[in-house]
Amino acid sequence: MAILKILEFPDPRLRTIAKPVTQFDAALLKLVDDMIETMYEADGVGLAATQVDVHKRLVVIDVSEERNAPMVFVNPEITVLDQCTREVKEGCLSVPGFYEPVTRPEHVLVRAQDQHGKTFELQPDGLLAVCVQHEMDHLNGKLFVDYVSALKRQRIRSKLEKQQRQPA
Ligand code: GNR
Ligand code: NI
Repeated sequence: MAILKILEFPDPRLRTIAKPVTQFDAALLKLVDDMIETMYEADGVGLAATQVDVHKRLVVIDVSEERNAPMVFVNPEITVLDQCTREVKEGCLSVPGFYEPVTRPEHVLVRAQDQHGKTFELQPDGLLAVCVQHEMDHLNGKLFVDYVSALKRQRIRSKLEKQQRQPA
């Protein structure tokens, strides 16, 4: 397994629209394992392939306390079930150190394939519902900072650019 490098805002590669996964092969299984390891190492609840500069429709999520229940979503699709929304403070491994409230649909249906190509459906609750939508945004080149005011986004951009010029 390997720890992958996570791209950080405002890296333009985070704006890439990911392509569907068509080959369920050994390379995909290795990428899934590496993404899970990278998510755990970074203490994230989710990771989209986009964030590790792989532009395929693949997401890993683990919302468990024990960090021992990874879920894999290949080619995910989300259907919004009703008009209910909820505001939750979000963070992102690609926007380190910043947390802002984002309003999203509360009730969604997720249809995806697992790493072997088998289709499944899920009606997520709570943090999982938020996380699936946050990760789906990554696959479409979108970040949670796109939902905050332009002023806040510019401040976040400036601070991260400064940090990136002065590496740890
Ligand atoms: O680790 C993460 N926490 C989180 C908290 C609230 C809403 C969304 C997230 S996802 C984030 C990991 C990440 O950046 N995934 O793309
Ligand atoms: Ni993120």
